[in-house]
Amino acid sequence: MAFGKYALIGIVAVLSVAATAGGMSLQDFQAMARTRMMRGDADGDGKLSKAEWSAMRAGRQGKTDPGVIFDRLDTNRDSYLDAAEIDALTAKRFERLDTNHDSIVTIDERKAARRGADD
Ligand SMILES: [Ca+2]
Ligand SMILES: [Ca+2]
Repeated sequence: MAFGKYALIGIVAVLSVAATAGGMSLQDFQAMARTRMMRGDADGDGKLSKAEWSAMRAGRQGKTDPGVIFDRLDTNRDSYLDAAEIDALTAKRFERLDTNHDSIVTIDERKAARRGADD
C-alpha cells in the first residue's frame, strides 16, 4: 500500500510540474488562487471575513493596510470576500501577468512579475 501512495504523489508532482511548465490558463490561475485564498477561511464558511483576510496577510510585506485592500476587493460590500470577488481579483492579476497577451501565463511571466512586484 505504501508503494501505491508514493506512486500517486509522484504522478501528482509530475502533473503539476507539466502544468506549470506549459503555463496556466485564466481558469487554472483562478482555481489555484481560490484554493490558496480559501486556506485562510478559518471558520470554513466558504468566504473570507476581514479578520481572516488580515490574519492571512499578516506575514506579508505589503505597503498597503490589508483592511484597505479588503474594502477595495469587497465589491458587493457584504464584509466578506467570496469566490466571485476572488476570481475578479485574480482575473485582473492574470491580465497584468500575461505580458504577451496569449491568454496563458507562463512561469517566466510569473517570475518577471515577482521581480517587479511589491505586494
Ligand atoms: Ca470565512
Ligand atoms: Ca463581498
